[in-house]
Amino acid sequence: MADVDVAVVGAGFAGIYAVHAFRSAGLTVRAFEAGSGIGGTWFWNCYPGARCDVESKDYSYSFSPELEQEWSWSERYPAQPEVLRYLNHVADRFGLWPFIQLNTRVTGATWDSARSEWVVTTDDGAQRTARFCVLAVGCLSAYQVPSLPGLESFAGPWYHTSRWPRAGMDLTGQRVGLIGTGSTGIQVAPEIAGVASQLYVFQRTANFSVPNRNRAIDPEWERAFKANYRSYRKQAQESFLGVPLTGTGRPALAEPAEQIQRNLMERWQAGGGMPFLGAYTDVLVDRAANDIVAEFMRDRIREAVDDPQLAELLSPRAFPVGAKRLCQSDDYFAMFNQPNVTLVDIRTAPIDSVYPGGLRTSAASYELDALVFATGFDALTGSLTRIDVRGTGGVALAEKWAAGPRTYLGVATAGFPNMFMVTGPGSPSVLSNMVVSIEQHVEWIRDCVGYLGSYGFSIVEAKPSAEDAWMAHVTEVAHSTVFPLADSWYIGANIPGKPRVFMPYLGGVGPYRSRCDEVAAAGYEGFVLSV
Ligand code: N01
Repeated sequence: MADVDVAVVGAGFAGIYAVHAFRSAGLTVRAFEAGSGIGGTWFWNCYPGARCDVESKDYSYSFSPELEQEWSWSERYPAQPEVLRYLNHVADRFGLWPFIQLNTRVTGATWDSARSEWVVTTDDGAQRTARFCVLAVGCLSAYQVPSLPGLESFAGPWYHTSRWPRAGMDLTGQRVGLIGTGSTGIQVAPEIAGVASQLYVFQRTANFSVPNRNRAIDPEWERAFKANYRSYRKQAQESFLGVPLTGTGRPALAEPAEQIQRNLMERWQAGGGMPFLGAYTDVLVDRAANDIVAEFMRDRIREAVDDPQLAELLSPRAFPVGAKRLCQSDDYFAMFNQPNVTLVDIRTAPIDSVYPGGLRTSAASYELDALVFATGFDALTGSLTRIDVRGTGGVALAEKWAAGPRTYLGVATAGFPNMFMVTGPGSPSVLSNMVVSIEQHVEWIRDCVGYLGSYGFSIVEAKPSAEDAWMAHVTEVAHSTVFPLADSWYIGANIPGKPRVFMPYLGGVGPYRSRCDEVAAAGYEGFVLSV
């Protein structure tokens, strides 16, 4: 008999809820977490300025009406320490600690066909068996540092933002180099610029960013909002992004130019990426509509940055707005007016090497005391394939996915019985409010396991034909939008050699949920159930 019913890998938002949901369904569970604390993304990404770009009222669990009434967020967009406090509160409140093993990295998971169980191996050499294996490893966990010649010789400290020292890093009066201008780089840069004697921002691709307009939560507003939380949550589950939004419902291309500018400006003043991009129905599917919004955003950069040449260098032109994750910051562009901040264009003069005292591009050398990498992640697949997961016949997941990930509904993959992924590639995941998508997957997996028990089955496995059809659908939907026009991590373009496959599902959270529910209602259509 297996040690537990379910082995959960990871204790971020997904793993924490998985432990609670499976236990509440009467299953025995053990979660393994590599970190010394729970929180996943929100544990590791403790760099200064780390903040969620989904509002706290949305980026929180909905499974417990009591929890959502009891907990009070302090800000519209929660900062990393507050999200981490929330997750620890959830673990306390629901008594989850005995079932979570910290400081334990899962290195392998192998399906034992003879015994119909997973053998999970951890970095302490131990092995545990489980009837089901749930990979709740996060979409953005496998961080990447580019291999720069000479990096090992650098005399000062260097860190990837996702491994920021927990005790902090004092950059006061230092000359700091920052590589990367994605969501992370744009958040951390103003924080560093506030204390460093000099900040060099090494930019390969200029990026779009909208203001946060972050503010403290007003207790009166909170009371009124919480009175309708249940119906709001339902709207979120049925929405496109996992957040109820009020767009105009009209295409920009059918709107008079002045009206578009007025509408966009209103949303710009209100802050937030989702309401801004969601203003018009055609922005993410029609390049001409997208160009209007992109130009609006470049106008804002020209307003914020004093030096016109610098503003031009900071103006994104290489991809449609929204096709890479829209960044959010109140301070990023204006920061370049500070005398201690320098933008270095590494598109025209690429980084050549690192030397003990700094970094050299093909055009100049920069003396640095510290180096910060905000260079992103081997997204969606890296955290899965870096574990030695082996299914039927010993086939490795990394081998099966050598040409790109293949899943059925982003929750299972053929050849890997009784294994589930929470927000895996092929599900809305990173193109949605992650918490809504996580809850939906965990509950769907819980119900699937329950169904097996009720009907006398013990094994569930995706059919290759269902997987093929689903992947074709994921690709087709992606190619009806502007998303594939960007060299983004959604398509694997940020990792040298990674196959270009558009990984998240763009069909929308609500429709996706309905599809998953239909599959379940049809007795898990597309899966083989057996004993
Ligand atoms: O990573 P990224 P991130 N040489 O991959 C550059 C979520 N998130 O950590 O664009 C030089 O987006 C790279 O340049 P280019 C959110 O979903 C959310 O910022 O490839 N530069 C790019 O500028 C986000 O999308 C929040 O040309 C190199 C940057 O590094 C996701 O996490 C906050 C390079 C990487 O950008 C990832 O964001 C933070 C190289 N060799 C993160 N390699 C919020 O909720 C890469 N770059 C607000």
